[in-house]
Parts: sequence; C-alpha cells; structure tokens
Amino acid sequence: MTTHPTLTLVHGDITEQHVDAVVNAANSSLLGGGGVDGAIHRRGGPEILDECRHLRASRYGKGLPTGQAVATTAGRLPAQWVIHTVGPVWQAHGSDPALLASCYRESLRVADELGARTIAFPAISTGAYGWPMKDAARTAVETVRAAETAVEEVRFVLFDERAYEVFAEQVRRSADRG
Ligand code: AR6
Repeated sequence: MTTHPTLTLVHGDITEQHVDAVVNAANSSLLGGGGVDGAIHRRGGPEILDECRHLRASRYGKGLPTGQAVATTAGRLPAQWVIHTVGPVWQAHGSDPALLASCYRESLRVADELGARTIAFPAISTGAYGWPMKDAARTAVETVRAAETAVEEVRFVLFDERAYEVFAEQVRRSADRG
C-alpha cells in the first residue's frame, strides 16, 4: 500500500542510523568522496565500494546521472542498503530545484523496489555542492511530503544544529500549509 510517509528529524550522523536504507549524497563516479559519502564508505567498509565499482562497470559506464539513484549493500552500517544519489551543483543548477527533487523521489522509488520501510536522508547538495540550506530544505520536505510510497518513515539526518533548525522550520511551515 502506498501513502505519504511520516517525516522525522534527527540532529546527528547518518552512519549511525538504524534504518532499512541510508541515502548517500554521492557523485557521478560512485567511487567515493568527502562529506557524507566519505563517512558512509569509511564506516560501511569496502563491500560498498566493491558494489559501486561493479555498478560502474555493468550499468553506469559514464557515471550515475545527476538526480538518479541506485542501491548497494550497506556493508557494516546498521542498515540494509545504501541508496546512492547524485545531487545537483548549486552553481550549475541553482535556478531549478527539479534535479534536487528528483534525488528524493528516485531514492524513494528505489527504496520501494527494495521493500525498505524506513529511510534516512542527509541534506543532499548542501555541502560540497553548495546548495543553500533553506532552499534545499524546502525542496526536500515538499518532495517527500508529496511522495506516494510504501516507505513509512523518512528521517532527515542533519549534521549540524543550524541545518536541523532550518529543516524543522520547513517541516512546521509545510504542516501549516496542510
Ligand atoms: N551525517 C549526516 N550529514 C552529514 C554527514 C554525516 N556523517 N557528513 C556531512 N553531512 P556533502 P553534497 C552533511 O558535501 O553537497 C562528496 O565529496 C553536510 O554538513 O556530503 O551533496 C561527494 O562525493 C551537508 O549539510 O554532499 C560529492 O562529490 C550535507 O551532509 C559531493 O561531496 C551534504 O554535504 C556531494 O556534495
């Protein structure tokens, strides 16, 4: 059955979340990087990178396109899967939130394919990719609230206090709008 998921907010580290699927703010290479991506590979161990390499060789020779998502094992993380998605870069795409919205929608679509019921998202594109937190939070919250999915809980995991406050404000506003 599909419905709208419950949104929850956590101030913390996404690699510590006990959920079915953790979303990684990756890059097109799928071969790792800094930020959330670095933390997930470090804590999850080499199995994740092995599957990423295999995906590059078998399905994404040119890299995973921006706005799309693909799953691997979660290795040693307390989750079953990592869903890798590639956020847009603010300087290149900042006038159009469609690709950022697509990251959330596509990750939920992959989660549905896997049968995941709980999923944790970081604030995609708000670090190295430069998206302003408020704008990113609005797109994240609106897209997830509108999604038709069998996922029951969507947890936004915000690394710092300010990001948490910005997301909390967006959740309040979105609830006020009904
Ligand atoms: N848990 C939760 N959130 C985190 C964590 C963590 N452990 N670590 C950082 N954040 P970023 P992007 C927050 O740069 O902007 C990588 O090198 C961080 O404070 O990880 O989508 C990839 O390989 C920020 O708010 O992702 C790509 O090349 C948010 O997560 C590129 O960076 C996203 O920051 C992707 O850039």
